Amino acid sequence: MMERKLPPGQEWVDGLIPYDIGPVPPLRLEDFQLRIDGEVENPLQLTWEELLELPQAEVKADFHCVTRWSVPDLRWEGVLARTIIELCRPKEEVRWVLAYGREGYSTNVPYGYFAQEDTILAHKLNGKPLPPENGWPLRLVVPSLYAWKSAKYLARLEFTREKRQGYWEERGYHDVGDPWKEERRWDSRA
Ligand SMILES: Nc1nc2c(c(=O)[nH]1)N[C@H]1C(S)=C(S)[C@@H](COP(=O)(O)O)O[C@H]1N2
Ligand SMILES: [Mo]
Repeated sequence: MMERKLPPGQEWVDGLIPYDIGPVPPLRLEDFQLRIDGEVENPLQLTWEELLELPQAEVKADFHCVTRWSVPDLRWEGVLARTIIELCRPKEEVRWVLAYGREGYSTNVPYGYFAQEDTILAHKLNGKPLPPENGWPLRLVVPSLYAWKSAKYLARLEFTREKRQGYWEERGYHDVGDPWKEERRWDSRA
């Protein structure tokens, strides 16, 4: 069996367990818009077709939820964060990316983690379109951070220099959330 590394305090499970802060408004793909704005040289507003015309990539990664389950080897397909960075050109002072879901979710991601080579805006999971409960039609996936940073139903990415907290960060969860450092809550103890 292939050896897989599990971050401290985690257990392997077979599949994703959906977590949602509330109901998600319906969407037709022809109405899909992804806003990319904030401190960038080139703000973007992408339609679904425009998103699919960008270079597509695949990332295989484990997924670690702060509630202590981890799913091995998920295969995500979509547009790499690095492709988005090349297109929108964040200003030098940028330190954070706020990711927003269309139902009102938000989360702050440190720019250095957003810019990792395995961060992806995914529209497929294991070869199929994202299931509704896993963020259809598009979600952010930041494999290097706990799963609450991987905003589902992605509607907007805002690049900022100042830190502004998202939904769970305002409720005590960590601003960074690195599973290898067990950055669960702000005090790293809970
Ligand atoms: N838009 C949105 N994204 C979200 C959430 C949410 O409530 N809304 N929950 C987060 C949390 S707490 C987790 S653990 C993961 C769960 O991903 P899954 O539902 O695909 O298992 O999504 C994250 N992304
Ligand atoms: Mo979560």
